[in-house]
Amino acid sequence: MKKNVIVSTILFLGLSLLLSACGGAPVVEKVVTVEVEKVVTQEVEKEVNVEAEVAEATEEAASGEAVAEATEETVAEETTEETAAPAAQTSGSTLSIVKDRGVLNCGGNASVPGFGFLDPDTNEFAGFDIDFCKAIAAAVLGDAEAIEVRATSGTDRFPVLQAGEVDVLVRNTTWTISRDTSLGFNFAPVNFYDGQGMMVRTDSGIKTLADLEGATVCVQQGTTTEKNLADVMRALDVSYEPVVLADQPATLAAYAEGRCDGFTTDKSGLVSSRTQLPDPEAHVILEETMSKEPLAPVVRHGDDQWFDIVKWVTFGVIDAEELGITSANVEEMAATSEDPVVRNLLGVEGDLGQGLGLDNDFMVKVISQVGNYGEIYDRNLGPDTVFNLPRGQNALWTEGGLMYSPPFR
Ligand SMILES: N[C@@H](CCC(=O)N[C@@H](CS)C(=O)NCC(=O)O)C(=O)O
Repeated sequence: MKKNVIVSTILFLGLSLLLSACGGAPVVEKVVTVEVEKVVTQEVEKEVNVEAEVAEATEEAASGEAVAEATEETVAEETTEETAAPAAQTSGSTLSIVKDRGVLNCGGNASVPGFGFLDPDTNEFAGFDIDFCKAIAAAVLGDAEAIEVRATSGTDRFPVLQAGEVDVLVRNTTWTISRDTSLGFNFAPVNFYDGQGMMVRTDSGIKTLADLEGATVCVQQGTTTEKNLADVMRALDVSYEPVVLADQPATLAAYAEGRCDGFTTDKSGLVSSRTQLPDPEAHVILEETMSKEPLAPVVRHGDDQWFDIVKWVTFGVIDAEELGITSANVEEMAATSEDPVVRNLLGVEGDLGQGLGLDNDFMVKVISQVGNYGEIYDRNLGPDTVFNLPRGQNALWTEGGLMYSPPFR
């Protein structure tokens, strides 16, 4: 399908607006940036007069109506998800851009404790996904702290990556074919295998999804969650009313206020969100898993070297766990190990780093500063954290899980 993309940016009263329209199809998507970090996507079932849309969207942005609509809207049939414009091909090497800048720009999450969270006390981002930003920064810049995290929502994460405002997106983002192709992205290996779940009040008597007949369900806009919910409930022949909200805080608040009987998102997100409720014990996550949600770091199409770097840093921390290399022993292993597999990973032998445009000991920098996959997992989600999330599918393949790295050879 031929696509024409028209992008208009208007500064109005300090608010910015971005509108993309794809011709050749009756359905176009309108992207309205109403605040720096909030984007609302609406499907419009008519051909769009771009100028009129810009004017209308500008008015909406100025009046704040777009946000109000997104946070309050109840959508019966349609779901919203991705923004339409495919990513521009990166001109020049992302690696040189990052090195010249001296900082990795990482698209992250500010609202999901354990995965990506902006700690209001320290004003620092922390979490499992943020540690992958740090791992990439350690590999490329030798400094895990050389990151600038840009908080993104379900809807603005893709435009932000497409526009080159971040070098990589590590934000509980599900690998799907449309994101991988039409949106113009490449997905690094899965760093967390997840699935969609449903949280309800413990005293509601709801034990299964089928018990949600006639119920209201809070769900976040711009996510796979929104579409899965519709598909799963249709398949179960359960009628329900979705309450679609703009971001995690709004979705959780609506559920907490009792506006919804259920709250659905990735199970990881539910485990995290549950800890933010005043009485976590009063809420239960149903056993059923509604979908596959393989979460992975994302880069733009068009820069294979950068894709390889993000890919092999992700594999590298998994391989390090399998080989028993930790932040505590990595220097010693590099100095003393005679195992050729260890020596290759740590760059003591060979020139695997050079093949990526990095130093051969790039994984020593990653492991010493951020740790292996198991350390990253335990630090953020393990038994010593409030989440105490069992490894499950995220265990190493040698332990019955799905975490598996191809050889560093
Ligand atoms: N994995 C799904 C859902 C990801 C998602 O956006 N989850 C929500 C609910 S936990 C979230 O992270 N919200 C954070 C925010 O809006 O600030 C996807 O890629 O679409």
